[in-house]
Amino acid sequence: MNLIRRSDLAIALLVSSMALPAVADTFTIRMISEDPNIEGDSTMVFDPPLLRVALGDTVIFEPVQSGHNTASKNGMIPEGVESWNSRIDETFEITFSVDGTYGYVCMPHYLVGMVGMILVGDYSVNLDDARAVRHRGHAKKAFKALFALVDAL
Ligand SMILES: [Cu+2]
Repeated sequence: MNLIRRSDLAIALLVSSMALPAVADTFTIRMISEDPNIEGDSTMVFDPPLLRVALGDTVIFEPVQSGHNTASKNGMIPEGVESWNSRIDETFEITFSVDGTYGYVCMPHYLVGMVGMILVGDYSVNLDDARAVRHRGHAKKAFKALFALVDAL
């Protein structure tokens, strides 16, 4: 009995040490027109609107309802990183290989405040630059709320 337990432990340790170096997670951000299960403002939202991930992690934008896309916002992604602009209703995937703050919008619903932010690793790199970007309509209020959440981390 003792022997079996020991070998089980040995295998468990081996597996966990092998898995450790290359762990990368995948997260999903839902693109929503309306979801009564979300607390507060549930109309035209990314869910979750603020996401913190590690370098090497992948984010999948999932169009739960139609009419949405995801596009990086000019000035709100780290320098040298390629911008993105997905097709409407497309499931879109990004793997992050550069630390920083990533602000993005839904092009059709930017003015009603459908925006979001992803923090990758040491997100402070371009946080001030991202915060300095000016916005129109309800995007202004929405980004302000997101930066308040970031400041509270
Ligand atoms: Cu939208």
